[in-house]
Amino acid sequence: MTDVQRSLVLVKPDGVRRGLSGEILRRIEAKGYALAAVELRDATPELLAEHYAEHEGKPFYAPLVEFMLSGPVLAVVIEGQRCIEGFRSLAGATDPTVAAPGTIRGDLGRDWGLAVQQNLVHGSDSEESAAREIGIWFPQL
Ligand code: IDP
Ligand code: MG
Repeated sequence: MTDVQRSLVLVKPDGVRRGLSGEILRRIEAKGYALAAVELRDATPELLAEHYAEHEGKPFYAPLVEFMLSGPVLAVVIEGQRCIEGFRSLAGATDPTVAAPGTIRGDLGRDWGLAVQQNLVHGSDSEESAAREIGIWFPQL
């Protein structure tokens, strides 16, 4: 439990487009997590198929991939004790309309009436997915 963890965070295309990358990094750093890698990237269909493998076949999968290809994403590896759980807490609930105020999605996100939930950020949800996702986005780490 006291082990330092790493987690993969993505500022999704809506966050980058709206100029919120700095605000999101600010919240991560203000919480006390370190930035181990930060890179502005264009996702590819292949990379997203790996990243979102668990969602393949769901109704929101195709629009989600299309959204994630709609502009650059900021790929980030954060580091700190329990940062996987901690970032999920900073991010807030998946649906930005009901995400608690004080969270990234609750303060900065909303429903834009589009088919996919544009909710600004991704964060790994377990040690296993963090290792898998960091391997996909930053194979050199
Ligand atoms: P999470 O990002 O909070 O972990 P997941 O269930 O892993 O949520 O879903 C991955 C992403 O797929 C979400 O962040 C959101 O962008 C999108 N998504 C999830 N559920 C829905 C939905 O019901 N409609 C549209 N998009 C969704
Ligand atoms: Mg998820």
